[in-house]
Amino acid sequence: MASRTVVVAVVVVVVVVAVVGALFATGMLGGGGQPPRQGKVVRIVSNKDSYIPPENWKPGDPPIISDRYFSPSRVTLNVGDTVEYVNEDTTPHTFTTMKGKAPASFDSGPVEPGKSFRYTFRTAGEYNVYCTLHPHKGAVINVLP
Ligand SMILES: [Cu+2]
Repeated sequence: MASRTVVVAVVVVVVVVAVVGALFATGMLGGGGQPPRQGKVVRIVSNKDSYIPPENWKPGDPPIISDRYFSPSRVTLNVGDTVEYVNEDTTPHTFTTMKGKAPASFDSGPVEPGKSFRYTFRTAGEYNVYCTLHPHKGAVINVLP
């Protein structure tokens, strides 16, 4: 009977769509592996006048991890999270990983006053960041898996 064939065909289509949809939803289909986690956005601000070095700082000293320069200067987040670095100062600053002190590197280049830079962390580990224009400014970002 023709109508019975149509009903069977519709049921088969509905079941196939449901199974494929479930596989996509659980990440078993669709490019292999799970899609990148959508993380939160954490703001780190360069404070006003944060380019002024402390009196006892000498070029070549390690960066000073202080909320006076990057606020907050210590951050813990997860893979997939994003840092939005905001320059609220009156002079350009960079947000740059220190060579050999970060599991992955990035460099914002000069971020002008009022501008921002975003970086999404895909590798876990401890990131030491600083400003290449004012290398007394430092921050430590811990990225958990
Ligand atoms: Cu700077």
